[in-house]
Amino acid sequence: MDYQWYPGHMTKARRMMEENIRLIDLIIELVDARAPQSSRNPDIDELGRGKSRILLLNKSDLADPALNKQWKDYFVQNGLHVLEINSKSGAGVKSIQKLVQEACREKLERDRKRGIVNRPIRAMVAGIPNVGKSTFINAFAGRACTKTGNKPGVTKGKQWICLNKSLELLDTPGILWPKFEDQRVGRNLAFIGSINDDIIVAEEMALELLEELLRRYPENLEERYGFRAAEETPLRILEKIAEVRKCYGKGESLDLGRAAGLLADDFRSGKLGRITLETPEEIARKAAAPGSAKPEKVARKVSEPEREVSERLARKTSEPGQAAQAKPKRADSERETN
Ligand SMILES: Nc1nc2c(ncn2[C@@H]2O[C@H](COP(=O)(O)OP(=O)(O)O)[C@@H](O)[C@H]2O)c(=O)[nH]1
Ligand SMILES: [Mg+2]
Repeated sequence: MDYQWYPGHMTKARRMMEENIRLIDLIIELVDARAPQSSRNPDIDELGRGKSRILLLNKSDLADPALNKQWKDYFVQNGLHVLEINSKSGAGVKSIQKLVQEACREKLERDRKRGIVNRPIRAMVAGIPNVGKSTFINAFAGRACTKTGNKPGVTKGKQWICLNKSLELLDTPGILWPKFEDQRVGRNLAFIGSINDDIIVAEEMALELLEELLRRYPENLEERYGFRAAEETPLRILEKIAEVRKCYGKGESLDLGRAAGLLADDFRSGKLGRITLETPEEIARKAAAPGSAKPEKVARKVSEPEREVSERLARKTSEPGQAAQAKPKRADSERETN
């Protein structure tokens, strides 16, 4: 499937980021630990040049613990200050204060040399849609006080949350846009729920997810659904899920759309276990591959079952009165409410 992000949103998001980034010392960047590379926008490196940087592997509770460690090391090696957190439960969130001091050490040092004392660090949370920015701000800031933006000395129109006397957080996060460097990234973002489901063909996505899970975590599939998965094709597994979960359509036919929905929910809610869809090793391998200097457009091999479903869907969506949805044009981020 071809996943896209509407360029209009991208322009707006970028403008907002550029505007807000001027006001701050520290970027607290959130990624989804289940796909830390895909859920990141590498433009942040350029946008945030000269700023202190923290990267949080959020939703670490849903990701593979061993890979959380690997990703943490990977980002640390790339010069970031990194923590695994779970914004929903608050796990790991307390340790951020210490990390902030570390990340901003140079800035604080500079201030001190210039005789500036007690100037709070100003921070902004940033990330692509759905990585948990709002949840994180709530967990981190809690009931901290909010300084409204229309007093003298406070930037107009902006609200700052004072976390303590040395740290202020911009109350609206910076929305980054997903960067579809290749189809793999688009697929991962669809799996973790960063692209709205209404633009995605559920069955097609389910088959792609099953292909990944079969390769990486076949035992998790077996554990969850109670049948042997390892030697099966993605389509056969989807059918079996429909059977064991009693997803029937008209007559005796299997409702694969419903089974696909169940699978997506199971994956996203962690019922399939803690899963990470990419590894630092794969990123390194890809970077070392010849011709990898430019982001490649991967022409993905389409497996037989996928072709079958695609064709079936193409037939279905070209029926009169039915909106064609196989080619999503936009991921609607309008719903994004910080
Ligand atoms: N399991 C888990 N879910 C989370 C975590 N952080 C956020 N979520 C969920 O992810 C979804 C998106 O979070 P939200 O804060 O709205 O993301 P935003 O679009 O970046 O602001 C919500 O359903 C949250 O409850 C986390 O650390 N663990
Ligand atoms: Mg939000």
